[in-house]
Amino acid sequence: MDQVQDIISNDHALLSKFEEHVQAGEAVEPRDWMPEAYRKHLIRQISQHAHSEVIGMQPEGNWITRAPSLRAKQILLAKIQDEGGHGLYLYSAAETLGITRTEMIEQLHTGKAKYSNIFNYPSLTWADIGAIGWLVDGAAIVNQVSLQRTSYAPYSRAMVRICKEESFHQRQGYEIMAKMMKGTAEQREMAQDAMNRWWWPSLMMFGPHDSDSPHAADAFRWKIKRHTNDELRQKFIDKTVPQAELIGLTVPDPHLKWNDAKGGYDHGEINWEEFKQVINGNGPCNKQRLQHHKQVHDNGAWVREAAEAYKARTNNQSSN
Ligand code: FAQ
Repeated sequence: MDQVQDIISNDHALLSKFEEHVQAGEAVEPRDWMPEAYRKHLIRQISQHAHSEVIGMQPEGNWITRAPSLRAKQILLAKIQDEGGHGLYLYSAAETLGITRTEMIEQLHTGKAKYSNIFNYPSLTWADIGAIGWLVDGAAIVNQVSLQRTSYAPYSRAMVRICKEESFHQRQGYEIMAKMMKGTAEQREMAQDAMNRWWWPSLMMFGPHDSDSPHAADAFRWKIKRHTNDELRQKFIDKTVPQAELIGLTVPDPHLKWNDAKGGYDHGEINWEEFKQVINGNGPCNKQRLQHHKQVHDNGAWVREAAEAYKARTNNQSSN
């Protein structure tokens, strides 16, 4: 019994020390002691972030063969490749918390792990590629700039690198939209239609309102998050609306209005029922996205086996 008591008071002491450490703004490294709930929280968030990057390659991948010029094709290819790279940094960051890549992929395939709502919508026209770069990457940047100062050091380091690349992504998307808005009436209509379809799902990317965010309390206590979902959403709206106006796009929100007192835009309510449906597997493309990921993963089994065999062989040679 004394031994159990010792373990409990030792854990309390460790927890207090840990919380003092993060509250002082210090980083947590993989070998540092951390509460089990902190570790699980991060595995959930980082793995879902990684899955989002990789699944997010699909809607844009749909347009590689149909890009309107060689320049556009090269840019799109580079961008999609970057997203794959972001997935790899993030899977590696999550692995430092004691979960394997295989386990994370299994959680994705069985529906236990989520990925961003946004990638369950179809990319119907070339303007959607502009809207994804401008709005989706734009939303991702706002969130990820804040995450650069997250308490878990491997996640924070991954974010610094990712943010540099995302700002190029956002600009290439905006360039597509600006170009289309200077084009024919049909092209302008196409750009506006993409804006109408991607605006609201982009706002949903920031997650539920703060009052409905079950993970918020722990995220702030442990400085995993530095800004709330609503704060970041507001920042994104305030930054994006003037960009839309500059190129002649209309934001599809009749309630959008500048509010002098708060120094930001008031906006209409998000359709949270749609959000709930999409994140729980019932969006327009959920089944297609997961099925494609599973198929590609199965087709790549031989690559993983070959890499494992090569690793075993080089390990053997170096120990001889
Ligand atoms: N989609 O309590 P909270 C990108 C879930 S990367 C789906 O507020 P939290 C780059 C949430 O998981 C985009 N599910 O949760 C790119 C939780 O469910 P759970 C990805 C969502 O974690 C561009 C429940 O709702 N970025 O776009 C979403 O504190 C173009 C309760 O929510 C990141 O992942 C959602 N939008 O806050 C790539 C950023 N929102 O897990 C390719 C890192 C919430 O209990 C092409 N993540 N849920 O089953 C975060 O900052 C946070 O995880 C939030 C959610 C803000 C997403």
